[in-house]
Amino acid sequence: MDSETFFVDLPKVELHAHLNGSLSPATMLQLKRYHADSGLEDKTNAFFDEFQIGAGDSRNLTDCFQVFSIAHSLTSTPETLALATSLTLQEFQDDGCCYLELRSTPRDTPQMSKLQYIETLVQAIQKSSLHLTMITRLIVSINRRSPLEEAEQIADLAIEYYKKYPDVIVGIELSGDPMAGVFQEFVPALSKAKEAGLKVTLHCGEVCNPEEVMAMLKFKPDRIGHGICIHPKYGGTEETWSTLCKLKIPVEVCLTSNVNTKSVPDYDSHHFKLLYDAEIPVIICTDDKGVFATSLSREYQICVNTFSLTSYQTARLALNACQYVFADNVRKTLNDKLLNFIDKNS
Ligand code: 6MZ
Repeated sequence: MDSETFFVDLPKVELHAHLNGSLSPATMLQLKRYHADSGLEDKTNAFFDEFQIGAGDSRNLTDCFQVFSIAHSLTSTPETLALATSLTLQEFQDDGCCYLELRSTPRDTPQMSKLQYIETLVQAIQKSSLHLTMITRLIVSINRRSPLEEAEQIADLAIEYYKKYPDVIVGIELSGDPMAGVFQEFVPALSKAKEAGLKVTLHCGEVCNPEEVMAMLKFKPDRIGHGICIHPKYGGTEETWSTLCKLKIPVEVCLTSNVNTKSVPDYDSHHFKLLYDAEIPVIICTDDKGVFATSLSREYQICVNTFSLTSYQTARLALNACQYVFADNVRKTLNDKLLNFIDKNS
């Protein structure tokens, strides 16, 4: 089996995928058609081509936060949000994903409230589960730009929906432009969700801010996203690195996202290897497969090519990821699936 096929066939676990960053060109085209057919206003014409930040693009992490509004203009009604969700889930499954934790930020639009936003996502996930073999769960996102009342409102909605649909909602997360907002101010909202039973993941160390990284690690999230500026070599401190090594909090690693946003200079100097060698659990993820023109199987392939891992070692990464999924009731099923694949293919 060639390695491209191997990584598509490998049953993979995706734990860091933002819905509106994951829209592929094909999905965006379908959403545009839906807008045209339903007579909905389409404000995306001028910006459609600007959505992708591929290899060599001159834009950086700060610029990247501008492009999400393009996707948002295509997912502002319950119908288009549901369509975007179902098409995106299908794409993850087609790429060999067996478990997906999709994340998205509930927002009010002229056609939908935050409550309707979450309700629509839950319904779309449940509907898709009738024909997909991939298991999907939802993580509710809070944007760091949100005023605190909004963050509290989202945490309350996440808790309400977690109680109503414990088989769909599994966690809460903090994301958005890392230069905006102050982590400590979101702690009450995140703690409330944590106490209610939701798992927590935080975008941590996407930019250099050792004080914030320390505060985040001390909060003991169940996972962190990116984890770039934690080692002293990458703008962290001895203390941030030793704390991560001690706590061994699993890191959702997004190779292409970090390279394309210039958060790291290139694949070779990505902090993946440091985390891997320090035996900190790493989970290969896509972040925004639409924006960064990638796929989960491609990220695995890049990992093998860059860090000289064997296919077996890489398959073990997917196997280990099963331990860190937020839906603990499916861990064994996923683990058995991965073991079975590894047995047959090694
Ligand atoms: C931080 C990110 C992100 O929630 O509307 N998002 N936050 N760092 C990143 N690295 C590149 N990529 C995406 O999806 C889009 C939202 O996800 C967050 C941003 O808040 C963005 O607006 P949803 O589905």
